Amino acid sequence: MRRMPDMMSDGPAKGPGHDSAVLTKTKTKTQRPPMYKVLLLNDDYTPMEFVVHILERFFGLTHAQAFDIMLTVHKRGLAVVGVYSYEVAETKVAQVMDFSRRHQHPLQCTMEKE
Ligand code: TYC
Repeated sequence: MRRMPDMMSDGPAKGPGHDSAVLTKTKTKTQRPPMYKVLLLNDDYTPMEFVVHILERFFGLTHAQAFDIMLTVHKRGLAVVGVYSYEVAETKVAQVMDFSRRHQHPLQCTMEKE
């Protein structure tokens, strides 16, 4: 006796490509690492040229950029001088604080989560 065609012979089709499973996908969101602003604070004693030098030396700014930011700090009280990962920001703050202290200037530098 001839067999009936597949669709007629039995229930739901089985075999390759015919599984009726529910597929669940886990979406893994990529987390960006938190970034930290490095802030320079104004004071009445640190010489302007010293601040400009710090900005060139530790923040890779040109003389013109460094002068602009120094003036912003001088006029407004503080300014963001860069945004970095935690470790890099921590290092920049330490470099500025150590260098200023060694030159006996009261310049203050801090970091803040963005
Ligand atoms: N206010 C200082 C002065 O008049 C200059 C200065 C600028 C100091 C920026 C600190 O972060 C600073 N000599």
